[in-house]
Amino acid sequence: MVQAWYMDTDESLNCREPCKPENTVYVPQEELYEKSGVEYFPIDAATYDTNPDYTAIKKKKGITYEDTIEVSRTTFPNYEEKIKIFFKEHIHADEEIRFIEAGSGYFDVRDCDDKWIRIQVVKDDLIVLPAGIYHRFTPDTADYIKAKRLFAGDPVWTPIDRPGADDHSVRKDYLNRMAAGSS
Ligand code: KMT
Ligand code: NI
Repeated sequence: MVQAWYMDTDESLNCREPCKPENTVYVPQEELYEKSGVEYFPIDAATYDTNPDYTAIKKKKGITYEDTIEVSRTTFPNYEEKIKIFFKEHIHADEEIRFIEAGSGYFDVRDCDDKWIRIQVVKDDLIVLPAGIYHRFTPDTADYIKAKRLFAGDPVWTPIDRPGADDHSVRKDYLNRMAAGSS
């Protein structure tokens, strides 16, 4: 996590650009956690498999599955359509855990006041989006990111789009955890 900030609310901006407003308000890691429940861990991508922190995170999260996703114009023939899908606001029934091995991009998450916080991810970032959080992803203008996808159990990547997801029990559970101050 190089930086996180409150995004410009002008929807006509190019989402692949940083979308920082004139007086950008940055969000430090602890505040990001308090306002969204998003967790972040720095892990050296060159040595992750022998890093005890990485092993401990996997154990705590019950990770039994991992694969690698490489988002680029060459690896995704239908690149433009695919990145539009990633950028649709959605939730999942499970945590979305990504460990960035190379490249960069933006995860946008709604904070507890429904405002977009943009999280810039780069190599060596491990990020955990809680189940039920509204979010979206976009590559930046460099058009390249390679990440590990970690999952507890058989992977389910299904997005549940807004507004339908508002009534989903996973969404309600997330809001209850946030209200109780324990994501
Ligand atoms: C997702 O689910 O949005 C992705 O896997 C995006 C690419 S990983 C940074
Ligand atoms: Ni998602």
